[in-house]
Amino acid sequence: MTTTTPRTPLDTPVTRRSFVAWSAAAGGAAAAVGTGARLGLLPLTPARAATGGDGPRQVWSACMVNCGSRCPVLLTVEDGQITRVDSDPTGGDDLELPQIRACVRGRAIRQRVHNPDRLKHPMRRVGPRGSGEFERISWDEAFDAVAEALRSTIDRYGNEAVYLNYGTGVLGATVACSWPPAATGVARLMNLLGGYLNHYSDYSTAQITTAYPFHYGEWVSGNSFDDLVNSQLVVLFGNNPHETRMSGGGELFVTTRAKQASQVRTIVIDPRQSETAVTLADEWVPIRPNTDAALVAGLAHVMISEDLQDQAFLDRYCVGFDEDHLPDGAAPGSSYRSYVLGRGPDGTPKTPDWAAAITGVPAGTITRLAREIAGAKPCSINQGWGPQRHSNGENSARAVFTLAAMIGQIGVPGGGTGGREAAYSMATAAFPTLKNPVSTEVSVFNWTDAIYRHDEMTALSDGVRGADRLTAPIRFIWQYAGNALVNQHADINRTAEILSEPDDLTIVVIDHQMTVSARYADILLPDASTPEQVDLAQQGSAGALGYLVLADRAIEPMWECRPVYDILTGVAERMGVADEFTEGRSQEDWVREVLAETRKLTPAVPDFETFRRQGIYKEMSPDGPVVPLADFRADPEANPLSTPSGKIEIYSAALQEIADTWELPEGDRVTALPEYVESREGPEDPLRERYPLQLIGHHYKSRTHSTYGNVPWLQEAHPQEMWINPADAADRDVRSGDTVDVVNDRGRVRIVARVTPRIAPGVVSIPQGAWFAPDADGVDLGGSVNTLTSLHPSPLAKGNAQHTNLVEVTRT
Ligand SMILES: Nc1nc2c(c(=O)[nH]1)N[C@H]1C(S)=C(S)[C@@H](COP(=O)(O)OP(=O)(O)OC[C@H]3O[C@@H](n4cnc5c(=O)[nH]c(N)nc54)[C@H](O)[C@@H]3O)O[C@H]1N2
Ligand SMILES: Nc1nc2c(c(=O)[nH]1)N[C@H]1C(S)=C(S)[C@@H](COP(=O)(O)OP(=O)(O)OC[C@H]3O[C@@H](n4cnc5c(=O)[nH]c(N)nc54)[C@H](O)[C@@H]3O)O[C@H]1N2
Ligand code: SF4
Ligand SMILES: [Mo]
Repeated sequence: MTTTTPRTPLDTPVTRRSFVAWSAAAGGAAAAVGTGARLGLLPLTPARAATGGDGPRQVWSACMVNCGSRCPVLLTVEDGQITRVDSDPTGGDDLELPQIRACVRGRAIRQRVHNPDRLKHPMRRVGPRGSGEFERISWDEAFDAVAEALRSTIDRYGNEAVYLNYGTGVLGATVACSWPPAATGVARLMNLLGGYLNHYSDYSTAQITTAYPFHYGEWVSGNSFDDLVNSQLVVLFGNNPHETRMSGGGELFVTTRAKQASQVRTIVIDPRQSETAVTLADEWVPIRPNTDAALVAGLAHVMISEDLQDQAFLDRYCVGFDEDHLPDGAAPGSSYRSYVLGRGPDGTPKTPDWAAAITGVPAGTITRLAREIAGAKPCSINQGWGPQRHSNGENSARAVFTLAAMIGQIGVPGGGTGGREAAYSMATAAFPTLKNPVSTEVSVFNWTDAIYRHDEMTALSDGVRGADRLTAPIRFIWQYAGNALVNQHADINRTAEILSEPDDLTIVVIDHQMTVSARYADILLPDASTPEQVDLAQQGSAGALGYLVLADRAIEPMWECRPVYDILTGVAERMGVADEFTEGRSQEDWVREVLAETRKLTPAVPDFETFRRQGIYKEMSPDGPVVPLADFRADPEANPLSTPSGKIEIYSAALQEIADTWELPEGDRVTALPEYVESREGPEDPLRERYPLQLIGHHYKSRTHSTYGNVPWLQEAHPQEMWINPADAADRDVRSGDTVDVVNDRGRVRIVARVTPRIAPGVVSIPQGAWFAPDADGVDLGGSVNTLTSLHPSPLAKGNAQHTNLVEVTRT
């Protein structure tokens, strides 16, 4: 019935399995209660008993947002209200089956569930789209309205006109899972009705996801972080686990423990002195955004000039590093070595001075780093996803992979592939969602184009996949547990305009808060939050730890809210497919079913009733740290990669063919080598005369994207502020705490400035995810960075280059 799937781009494919049950190690369910009792917790009870008014009880639930973790939370419930949130009390304080402690956000989940912004009733738009004017309707009216719009859209345009927009608000759930589209209940319903237009890749990793197959054949993570104890040196390009993997069981914890154990020297390359650069690193190397490929070329120049590269590794495992290892048909001078030494078409040697001028990293530092990186064995080269969320992010990602190849530390303990860290992943089953009869896909990012210019969108012009071109415009949007309709998408003002245009567009938003995207709904359906329903929380990224959480129903759905499964069942009834949709099962029945399937794959997972009391199941990877490509390293002939050559392709003939055949907009370039490409709104763009500062938008501990953005405790603890370097602030007479306007041709954000040497000169950062809140003049007082970002996609992935923006800052 169910299948095992790699659940998210945050999780690595299932590589190993183990059956070390937390319950076995800790003494079973009784130990959970026992541990809790020692900590002064209340006795755990199955959730249904907790819904009455008979005194406080504790129920396991989970925080299922998209931060890379899925922390269990123990909710104290009194009189149908959550009155207290406790973190995971089970397990220890070391890497063996540790506690999975919730971060500041999960601990504030009560303020998200009991929030004044909660949607209470189904609603229908009455004012202009986006005005936020709605009338209350009944569930019957809501189901009729959705069914009617679905029918008329499909009749008129076909199923390709129905789009499931990105939404990761409940990424960690199973039945209520919100992404990828194919894993959702919405997909299950649409697949019974003829299918839907799908999207490929994601806002997290569009550029690197698209780059991977050309370079490695498929997604290949780096070594898991518990392996850092085996490294001599760790180099993190724009990876910030101490802010983006904050769970007590997650990578913050794993890296901290590894560092304590080995004191491994750690270098962070980032435009900002990130939390990781502060708490984990020995050295912070500030770099201009979007220039990592230039830094790598400069490092390569030093290595090649001093013969420091691992030539034996490059010769055996790679194609395209030098002229002797180019594929047939490649032009002379097209190897990476030629590019670096200035013997390629551009004739420019990529010396440390050349790289320094582009990256802002001093030439002396580049020379020193090159020697240090080449000399440390083993050395782990790793990148987060900030460097690739850029207008030439595909090349930045591949450049970092290439650096890993040059030092030959791929597939060995202590080394790394240049990708983001792997994590152990146990085998689990998924909610079955049936097959989509429509094969056409657009990129996750250019769906807005498909609303107003679908007839121009082809495989070669816009990266349409599964078909040569789009045959219908998007006319029905399901936005379930996502804010990517507006707030998390780019160029909010233009996006709002696109959404306002077609009269026959229907937008159905299923959320539980009145978010920015919810304001743009035609039909707004109030979902139950996670503690209001039962589900299985899938594991997050946590080194060698795998885990599952049985998130029980702690409180009854509030007001008229209904769990998404019940909402979709209501629509299915109107569309005549209720029996097929439910197969006679309730949500709890499905959870039991998926759990039974999971137990076939991982037998140590407890049965439903035990799990309900126990809350968490944990196991450790039986083989220790995950070391991707170890097989390839051991025997590349027997275990070739799935690239055309079977090797790591530093020069990709497939990319050269794309460069020759795709219709790219002016200024966009796809290259066979991971070259540095001067790109739109990069440091060399003449637009800098008007907008001299590079703007990025880091992921922030105050929120997970926009989720938790309306929680008062978090707003107070981690306020929304724009980072600016003292030199840039002085030029503009700006002091910390001043209100400034951040401006470009796309919009204006009014925000408090934080003047800090923790950001490179010439760069500002507005933490992404704050809620867009325009005043009467259209000035965004909410501080949403997407007021300023661009809809122009990256060349190869057609992905979101949301960290590539030029702006000016003025004091108000
Ligand atoms: N400028 C800029 N923009 C970015 C990024 C960036 O770095 N810079 N990052 C991008 C990335 S990596 C991502 S993943 C996307 C994330 O974009 P989204 O996937 O849109 O993530 P969120 O903003 O967290 O929105 C999740 C929504 O789900 C809702 N939700 C939470 N729980 C539930 C539930 O139980 N039921 C329902 N129905 N709804 C629920 C929340 O209220 C919220 O509206 O943003 C992207 N946008
Ligand atoms: N607290 C919190 N945690 C989260 C999220 C959240 O919103 N809040 N979102 C989650 C999600 S869905 C995702 S996809 C991940 C995102 O994880 P990432 O994409 O890795 O996070 P970012 O903050 O975008 O970027 C990481 C670092 O890269 C830096 N950076 C930006 N541009 C460049 C560049 O050109 N070069 C270099 N070298 N560095 C650069 C940033 O300053 C930042 O410190 O985080 C997840 N975790
Ligand atoms: S936001 Fe992430 S790290 Fe924080 S509690 Fe939720 S799942 Fe855990
Ligand atoms: Mo993401």
